[in-house]
Amino acid sequence: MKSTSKFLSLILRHKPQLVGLTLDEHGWAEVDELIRRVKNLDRTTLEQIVASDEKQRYSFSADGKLIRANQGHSIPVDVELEELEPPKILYHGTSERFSASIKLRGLLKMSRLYVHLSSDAETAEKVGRRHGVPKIFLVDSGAMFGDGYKFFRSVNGVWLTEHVPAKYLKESF
Ligand code: HQG
Repeated sequence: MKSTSKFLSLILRHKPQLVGLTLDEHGWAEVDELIRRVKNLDRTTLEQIVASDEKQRYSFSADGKLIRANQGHSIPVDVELEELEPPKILYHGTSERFSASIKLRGLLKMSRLYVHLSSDAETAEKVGRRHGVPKIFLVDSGAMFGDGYKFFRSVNGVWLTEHVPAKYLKESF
């Protein structure tokens, strides 16, 4: 089930064309079509994946006919993110080896639509570990918000913004 979940992330966030699927402008895919196109996937398995995903990465539409990833896209879709005032401090987990570049250029969204930020250091550390020896940056999101930067929170609680200039970053370790 974990590998199916990973594959779902890939096609619902980055490469729907791998299975000949198209997403609408809000990132939705038709559940029936998805099930037809992904090997070994049925409605029950899909519902289990969505319900048990530890980061709550996916949502069904209210009528259950559509599914989308809640955040993390590289393809340009509008998942109707909630624009909100962020907590005073947010965290970004990355790899030690990106640190020098981040200190110079700030946090860039790279291939995704937004820079991804966490509300706690533990989550940020897990994100960082995916890339190597983890390194945590503290983001002065309170100051950024005061300076007019927009913040969004996905329905699964990930904080997103377009760019974090280096002056709002502090190294945590
Ligand atoms: C780094 C996962 C050099 C950035 C996670 C990151 C997250 C720079 C990498 C979500 C840089 C991009 C997103 C700069 C940023 N110079 N490197 N100026 N600015 N970077 O995977 O934030 O499990 O696109 O630090 O939990 O790691 O997939 O972003 O290391 O929420 O649901 O460039 O993906 O969620 O990597 O992860 P990514 P991310 P899922």
